[in-house]
Amino acid sequence: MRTETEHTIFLKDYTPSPYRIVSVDLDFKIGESETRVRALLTIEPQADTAPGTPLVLDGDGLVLDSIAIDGAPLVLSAYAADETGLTLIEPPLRRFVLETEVTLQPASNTRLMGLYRSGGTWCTQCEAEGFRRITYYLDRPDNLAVFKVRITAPLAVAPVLLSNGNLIEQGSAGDGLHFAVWEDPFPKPSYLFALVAGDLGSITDSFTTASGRKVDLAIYCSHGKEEQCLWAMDSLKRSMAWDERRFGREYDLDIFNIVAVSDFNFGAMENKGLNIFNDKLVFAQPDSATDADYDGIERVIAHEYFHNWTGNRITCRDWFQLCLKEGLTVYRDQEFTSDERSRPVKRISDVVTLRSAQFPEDGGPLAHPARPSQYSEINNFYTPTVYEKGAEIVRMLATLLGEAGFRKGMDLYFERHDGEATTIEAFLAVFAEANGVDLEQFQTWYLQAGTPRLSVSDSYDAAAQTYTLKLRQETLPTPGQPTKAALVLPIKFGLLGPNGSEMAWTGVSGGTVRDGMIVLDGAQAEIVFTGIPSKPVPSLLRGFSAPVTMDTTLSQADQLFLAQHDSDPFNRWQALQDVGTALAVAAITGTPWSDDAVNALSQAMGETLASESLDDAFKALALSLPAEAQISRAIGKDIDPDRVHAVRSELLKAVFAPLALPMLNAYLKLSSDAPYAPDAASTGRRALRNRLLGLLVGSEAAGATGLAAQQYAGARNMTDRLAALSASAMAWTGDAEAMLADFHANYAAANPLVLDKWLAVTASVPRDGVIERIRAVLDDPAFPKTNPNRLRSLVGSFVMGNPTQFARADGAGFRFVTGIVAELDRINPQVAARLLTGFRIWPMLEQGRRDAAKAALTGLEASGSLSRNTADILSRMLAS
Ligand code: B3K
Ligand code: ZN
Repeated sequence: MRTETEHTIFLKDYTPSPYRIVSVDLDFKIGESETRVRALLTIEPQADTAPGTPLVLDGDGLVLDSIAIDGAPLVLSAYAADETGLTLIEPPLRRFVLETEVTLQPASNTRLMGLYRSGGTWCTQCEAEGFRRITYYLDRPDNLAVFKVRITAPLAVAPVLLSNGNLIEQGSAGDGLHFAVWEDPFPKPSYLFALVAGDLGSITDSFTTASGRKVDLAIYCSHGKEEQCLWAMDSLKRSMAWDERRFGREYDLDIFNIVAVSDFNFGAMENKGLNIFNDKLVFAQPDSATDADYDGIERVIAHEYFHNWTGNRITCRDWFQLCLKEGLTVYRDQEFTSDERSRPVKRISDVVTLRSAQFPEDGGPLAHPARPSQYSEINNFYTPTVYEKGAEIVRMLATLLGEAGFRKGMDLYFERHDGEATTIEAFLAVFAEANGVDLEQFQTWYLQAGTPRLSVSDSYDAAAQTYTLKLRQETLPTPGQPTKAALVLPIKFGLLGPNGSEMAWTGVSGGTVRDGMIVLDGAQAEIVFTGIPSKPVPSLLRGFSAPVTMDTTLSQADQLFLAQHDSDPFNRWQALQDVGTALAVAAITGTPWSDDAVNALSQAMGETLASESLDDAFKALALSLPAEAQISRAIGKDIDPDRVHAVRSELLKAVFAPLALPMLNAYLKLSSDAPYAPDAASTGRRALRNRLLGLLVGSEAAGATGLAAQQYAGARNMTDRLAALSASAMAWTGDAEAMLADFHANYAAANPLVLDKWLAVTASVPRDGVIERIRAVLDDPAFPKTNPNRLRSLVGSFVMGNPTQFARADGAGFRFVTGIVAELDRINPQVAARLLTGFRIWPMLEQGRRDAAKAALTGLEASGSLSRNTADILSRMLAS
């Protein structure tokens, strides 16, 4: 395998740069075919820099047009420029100004890093290392500089010119050109630089901060989409108010701009004062966006906004610290949604995401610590581990310290590190100091990969009236980490008495029990509760207080008791999931379920549906069986996805067919003529109704397919229409084919974001023939292979959401995907590498499929030159 360059960067090698860039003056001359960039960098040596120390600036594919220091052109022997950068052999040992000029071709930049064009608009993406594709620079997050940016462009094609900070000047530049000058007073790393130039529409609004400062807000988009930005604007204002209320953080500039673009490698980017968004996370209107889309927009608008304090004002010293900003900011956006909507429903959804995205990563060939100690391609580390597990670690910290203690730590973090590029160690240190605690062992959460397994067993001594919980934790080896240390696990819990109420105890020994939690910090503990009058049912890991896999010895009856009585809604949901998982796993591994066991689960589901006290959104989550991937993970090895699919489908029928009538009645009762609204109650109502439709279709209830067709045809919003389409397509009802065709013609053809939904459903159908369908879409010359949204909807949905077809026994799914990855790698390495991560399940499959996956991966390896992104994923995938 040939890669662009073989290189590994190690955390232990971190050293500050011998020079620093303190201010940046950029001049962009944007033309139709090329853009000229002139950079004036004011540079200083560090106090201890020795004379003759070269200055190495990063550059990626740049061609140097001219170079000067303090206005004097450099002789050829004074510097060296190549594909990876520019070296000044012996720069002055005093403050000086380096001037460089380069020419860029944004229109042919299909990697979508640096300056590129999306639908005619010029825009940038710099995180992690895109700024070096714009100009030569110290493109590392610990160099903070103030930026002034002048943009000149043709007025006709780019009337809107934006960059970070405040607009200080604008006007005509003659010859049909105009210019704007932006200045950002806050020193920032280069990854937060942004520029946008284009012909855009906008909506505007304002927000007055708690201290009375007025901030002008604007969202820019392609003309005609302005109305669709209102929900994003609403979400932004609520985010700004929340960060003031909850963390005492105000916005700091007078302007906050957001721009929506159609070609974007991921969700959005938190550039200072100028967030750039994938348009799917901005545009919302009821007939094209679903409730999930509204939710995603609210969440990501909040996330990027919250980065202003956690990420921008306090940034990362180096990219190993990525989860310093990402884990913390995900935690903050999760808390925002919890406060705005339903906390338990949010927690359950987040845990579902964690288990479906992060646990497989943590238990497979791509496992890495939340703070890795080495990487070869940093863009491959924007992972569920850094984001979602990173957020879980912050959540545990908040659980261990309590809300007030956590806030004290956050306040100190802002006070002490504002304006700095810092580390995980510094982050933990403020919490330790503010609370007078030792977080040495806690830090292991950041350093150690793998999901701990928590095993619990219990016993009751009636004579002594004691109840004993035995807890044991173990983390299996992960690539590069053969041995594991014990972690600090906050295990929130309660003991339920016979009538379902909480039992108190008179004494406890054998471990740390405080504030409603057990804190397990050794490999094992045996905790004895005294004064317990009868054997309790333990409710453990309430609210999923630690990101672990828990094995319990609870009987099905105890689980169902929890499902009915636990005061913790998360564990009520979890108990139903556990019962479903246990039945499916037993059946797959050779122990068919008994009628009694299934009937008991069915009855519990019926009671959940009928409950007057549970809300609709919770019921929608509870009335479900664990996903196929979740069942496979519980089995752990030699997986046959066809068998998992078949058994789960059978179990679904067995559990929900007896509930057909109550489900139908509830479905009918939930129908509503009210106009679409994205509030929590309306969303919950639709979620439950659509869940019931899915269950009715999936359990083959009489008339269910017709009901789906009826809902599809009569739907008054995209949420209901897509739910009906998806239920029909997944079960491949007699109407599915015609419905897909109708959806394509009447909804998808005119709106790329709706087309994505059609692509995703098409690629997720668990039936033979899906590969041919995807191939046909890809082979259509009109299909834009440069657009990440289209590719992720089509190929990503297949890889991540269609286990029976992706992991086909004949290997056709694997070969299909490696073929696509090889092709896309030449267009956009980040997208290609991300698709390849879907192979992470391969070591868990049964032998035949394992061999087929390995053959496809080896074939990719032999296929020729791969980008560093794809080569890195591939080599780790094959090392397992
Ligand atoms: N910080 C960006 C992600 C950048 C990804 C670079 N490969 C968005 C976010 O997490 O908020
Ligand atoms: Zn982020």
